[in-house]
Amino acid sequence: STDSSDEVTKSRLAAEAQKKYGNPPPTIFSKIINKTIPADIIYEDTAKNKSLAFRDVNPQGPVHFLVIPKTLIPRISLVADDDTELLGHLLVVASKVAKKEGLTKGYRLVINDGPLGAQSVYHLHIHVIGGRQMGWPPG
Ligand code: D5M
Repeated sequence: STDSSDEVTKSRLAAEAQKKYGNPPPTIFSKIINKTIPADIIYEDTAKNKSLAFRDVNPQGPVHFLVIPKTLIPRISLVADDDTELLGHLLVVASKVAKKEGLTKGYRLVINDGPLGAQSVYHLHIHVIGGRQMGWPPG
């Protein structure tokens, strides 16, 4: 599907990423955002078109989904003051979708950054993992 609003969204996202972070290479998550590869999408911010949540292909618990900004922020260590509202929005989405997923007794949020953080996809994402007892410290 490539109606004009899809194209407008695509160019807006590309322009935002370009302006702020240089020219980060798109990841597989851009294809999920563009719907060119399938994903089990459980939330999409239809009001402002800023975020998406979908199930992780390699779940680390009975419930494991990712919350991502549609704009390509490569990693949490690169965010700036003007990302404050977007980052807050992502946390609110994580909380609301966790509730919708029935995680009433708690869950874990994780953001991996860079090599030592074991980040594998360089498009910022919040992991939401639940449905089992978590341990501490994390691995
Ligand atoms: O986590 C990256 C996460 O992204 C990892 O848990 C697998 C998940 N992943 C990778 N490709 C896909 C697709 N196509 N759909 C859903 N989930 C995916 P990181 O924090 O970067 O290590």
